[in-house]
Amino acid sequence: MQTRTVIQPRHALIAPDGHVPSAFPGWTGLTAHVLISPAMGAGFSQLLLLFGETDGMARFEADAHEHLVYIESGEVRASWDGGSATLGPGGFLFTPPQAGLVLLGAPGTRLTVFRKIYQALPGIAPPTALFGNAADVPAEPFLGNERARLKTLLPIEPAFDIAMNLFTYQPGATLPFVETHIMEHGLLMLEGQGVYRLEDCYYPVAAGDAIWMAPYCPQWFAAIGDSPATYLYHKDIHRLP
Ligand code: UGY
Ligand code: MN
Repeated sequence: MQTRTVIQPRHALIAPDGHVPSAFPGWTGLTAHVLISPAMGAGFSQLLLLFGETDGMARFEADAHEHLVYIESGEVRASWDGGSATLGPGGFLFTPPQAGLVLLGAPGTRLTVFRKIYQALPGIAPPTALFGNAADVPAEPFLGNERARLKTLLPIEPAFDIAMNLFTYQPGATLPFVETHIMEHGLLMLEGQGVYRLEDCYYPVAAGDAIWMAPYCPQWFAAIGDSPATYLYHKDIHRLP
């Protein structure tokens, strides 16, 4: 038997062929895959939630974690201490620490949650919850390349210690150089295919694959095939080591 999944000390590629769900108390009507977590050495967790044939519910306690949610398909009613929102495909949500989060998903909903302990900045209050839709966010050329475009979903403000972006490459477009940086990434391929370089390894990747890049993991991507490749990813920002 074979799998495309690779777990290394400083990076991981998690292909759908190896997914095994986790069960969490109080969660109903959904399948939860913890694709990336501190158990593999990451500084965050990345969960894929697949809602089934009935309405389902996932809940996160009000604690030190902030949460980022991105809806691939379906519909979610999200509520947290102080607010609520209904999110459809392309919808995204940030909730700050101590807010808690309940996700009520319609049948067939598919979404990703990034979950990380918020790093406070002395003298600056954590951001308040924020939501929107990727369709309303401009896709900016990446370092001048019109064929590789980035949507920055969250405000780039000091109170945020996290960013969530969508990166779309036309076939043949690439990251312009092999990045090596302190920021950590969790990534989900949303559409298309390509080749991801992680450290010294080159992996074929396609929609549905998740990737963990530890701090300083050299990384590069090239889109291949007949259609654009898009990935969702998060990174930690704005905090001194
Ligand atoms: O924001 C980033 O660091 C991004 N360019 N990295 C990546 O796509 N692997
Ligand atoms: Mn990067």
